[in-house]
Amino acid sequence: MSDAPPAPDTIFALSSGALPAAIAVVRVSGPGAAMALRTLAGRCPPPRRASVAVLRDAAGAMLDRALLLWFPGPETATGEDLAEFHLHGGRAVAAAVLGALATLPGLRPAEAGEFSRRAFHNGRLDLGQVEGLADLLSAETERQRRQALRQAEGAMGRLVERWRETILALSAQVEAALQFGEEEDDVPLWNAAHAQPIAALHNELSDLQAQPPAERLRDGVRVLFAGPVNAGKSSLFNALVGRDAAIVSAYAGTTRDVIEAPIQLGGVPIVLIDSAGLRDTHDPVERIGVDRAQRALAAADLVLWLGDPAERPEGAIVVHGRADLPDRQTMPHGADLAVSAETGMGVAALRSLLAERASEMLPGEDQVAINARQTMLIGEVAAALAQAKECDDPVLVAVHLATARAAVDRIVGNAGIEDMLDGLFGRFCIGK
Ligand SMILES: Nc1nc2c(ncn2[C@@H]2O[C@H](COP(=O)(O)OP(=O)(O)OP(=O)(O)O)[C@@H](O)[C@H]2O)c(=O)[nH]1
Ligand SMILES: [Mg+2]
Repeated sequence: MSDAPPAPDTIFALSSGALPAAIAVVRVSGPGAAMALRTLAGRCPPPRRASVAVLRDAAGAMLDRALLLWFPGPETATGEDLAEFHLHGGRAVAAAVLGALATLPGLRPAEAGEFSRRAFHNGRLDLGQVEGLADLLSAETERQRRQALRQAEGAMGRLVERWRETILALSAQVEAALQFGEEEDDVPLWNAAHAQPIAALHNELSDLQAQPPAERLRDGVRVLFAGPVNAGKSSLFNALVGRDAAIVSAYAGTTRDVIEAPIQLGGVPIVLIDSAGLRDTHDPVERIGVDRAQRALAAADLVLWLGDPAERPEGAIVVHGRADLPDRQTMPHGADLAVSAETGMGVAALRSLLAERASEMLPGEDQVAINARQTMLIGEVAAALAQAKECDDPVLVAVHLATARAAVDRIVGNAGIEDMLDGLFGRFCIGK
């Protein structure tokens, strides 16, 4: 009962960036890729060798003179036959070639992320690599780029491979204890010594779970300006953002909305957040602003507190603002630094302190960053290992190890993840 699956469509798209540009790269992936080359260029060039050819439409009119590449599957980026046309990068040139491809039987335009999706389904990329690739496409800072590249190069897959091997070896030992235990009394059964490597792996996974999440690196460390009204929060926010993003006025209670602005400091991605000054108020609109500020306070990764040091939220950096004013010349006890948005005094010091503290809240530079999905599965593995190491009965140990192995496989594998795949590949552009 094994009908071969229907041959997939052949997909094509402009895989390079916005036009006009020096060159435009059109990729074609699927069983019709060779036919597309033969139809447009008159021949299929030798594999993996660049060659130049004139492209013509069905009527024989010249479309462009292009560089051709032909990669027969399955050893290709998508795991399928793959063709590339490197065109002159004008809009009309690309449109004409894409139009000609669309007329070929079995060919259709690709959807966002569809090339990568095929690569994943054909085993050319594991899930960790796809997630890394998505992050790489959206990386804006140096720190994000390095971590995304590490993921795209398969760092998570290698980690998972080691865990899988360890668990498999342990399973083999338990199986041996089970089999020989029945037959020979003098072969040692499963005992406490065997549980030691389980405990070691459990510890490693628990440490990883405690690491800062990969999402914080991807989305930026959320830094909130908080404190009483008129403390100079919005002025300092503007100074760090480098433009008048928030309204500043001498009126107490100016800011009501939560305003966000992404910046980067020394390669560290940060989202600066300004909000209403905290006070009891009868103004119904300001009241809403204060509620929002309080929620932002609870959700922030780091708080810059422009109020009384005695009232600092836990872990906040206390900033003594408006330090140029005559009555604010002395820094109060407990403040971390004095700044003036007016004169710029202390702003550079605030930037470097912020970069330093935010950097500490990101996944380590030499560590593999773990995202929420991976953390959840690592938690499942750790929980199964925790149960396994507490068991004396090798039958139960075997069961828990099997549970652990199944969760490990889901970290980079493809069991039951169609929904998350839709979300993930949706982050890619068309042509990727
Ligand atoms: N001299 C001096 N004045 C400042 C400084 N920073 C802000 N101010 C003034 O203080 C007043 C309040 O500034 P904002 O930045 O609006 O203060 P805020 O904390 O955002 O106030 P709310 O949004 O009402 O909570 C304005 O008149 C600013 O011009 C500073 O560093 N030096
Ligand atoms: Mg304000």
